[in-house]
Amino acid sequence: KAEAEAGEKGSGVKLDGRSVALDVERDTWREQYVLRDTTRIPDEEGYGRTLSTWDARDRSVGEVIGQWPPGIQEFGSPDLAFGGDATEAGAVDAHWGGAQVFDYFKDKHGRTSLDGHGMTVNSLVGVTNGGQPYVNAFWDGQKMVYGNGDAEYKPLSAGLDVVGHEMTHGVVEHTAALVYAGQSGAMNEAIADYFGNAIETEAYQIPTDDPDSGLVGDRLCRTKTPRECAFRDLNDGRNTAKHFLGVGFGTDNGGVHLNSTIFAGALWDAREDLGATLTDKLVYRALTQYLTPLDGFTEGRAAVLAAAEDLGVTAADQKALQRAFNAHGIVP
Ligand code: ASN
Ligand code: ZN
Repeated sequence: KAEAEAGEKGSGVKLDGRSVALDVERDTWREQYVLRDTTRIPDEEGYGRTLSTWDARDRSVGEVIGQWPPGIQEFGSPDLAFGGDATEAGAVDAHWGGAQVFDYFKDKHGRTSLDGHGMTVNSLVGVTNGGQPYVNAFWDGQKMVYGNGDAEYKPLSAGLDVVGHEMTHGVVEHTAALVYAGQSGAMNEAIADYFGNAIETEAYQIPTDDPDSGLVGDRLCRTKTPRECAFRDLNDGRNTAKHFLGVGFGTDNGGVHLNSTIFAGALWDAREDLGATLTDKLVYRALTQYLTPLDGFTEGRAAVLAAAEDLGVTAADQKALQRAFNAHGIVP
């Protein structure tokens, strides 16, 4: 009988020093092992490559955004143990993190990849800003791109919340397709932060009520404390609708990252009150069944409450949900 491509079990060292298992393959042409995972989708479905992590060191953001840079290859290693360069570039973290996020959506929500149909998850690591440090990461509509970091920030894939955030943008694009501007854009950001942090707290078993659980990018810090260098905090109580920043569309697409914690803060409070499992289901159902591209925070609240009704949550939980939105100034 024909031998199915089963993949190889490799290992890697993350930027935090932890060793993790990695699904890799032997590339016989290059005579190397490469960060290519073909194990996560059954063969019968006709998909091979589930996740590939690409060496884009020294490529500039302008060369990779919205296009496939010529000549890049999947990150390689002479043996099954990925360390050294693969660690330093954030390739191990991106490949491991990508698999964590893939498994989260598959296991918790029955979703196969970002599009729900097994699309390959491609991650480019080591990207620079014209040869300079690049402290950002993004979903470009087709793939994840991770910057190389700088003196304070590790390569951005070192944050599982960041990996979860960018991959969730892919899920949002294939579901509610929230327009990336103004309130719908802030909600797109909020949902990316919500799932990014949810996935990180699950993977590292951080208690829901941990005061640092809402920090975004907290694992990237090299010298500062997590709270000092994190990009955002979903538990920031000042982020209510009355703090909504109406800014021009030229500024952060109308403040998508400035206003996101208003909505994400409500979701994160709900997660503390209703528990992780239920709240994740509600947010996922709201995203996939109710939200539409131009929705704002009020519609977002209604979507989560409708999902709660569908799933038959208790009256007490309904009340707790309403309280969470009210506390952030998101009222019907
Ligand atoms: N890290 C940012 C994000 O994913 C990049 C951006 O502004 N699109 O939201
Ligand atoms: Zn984002």
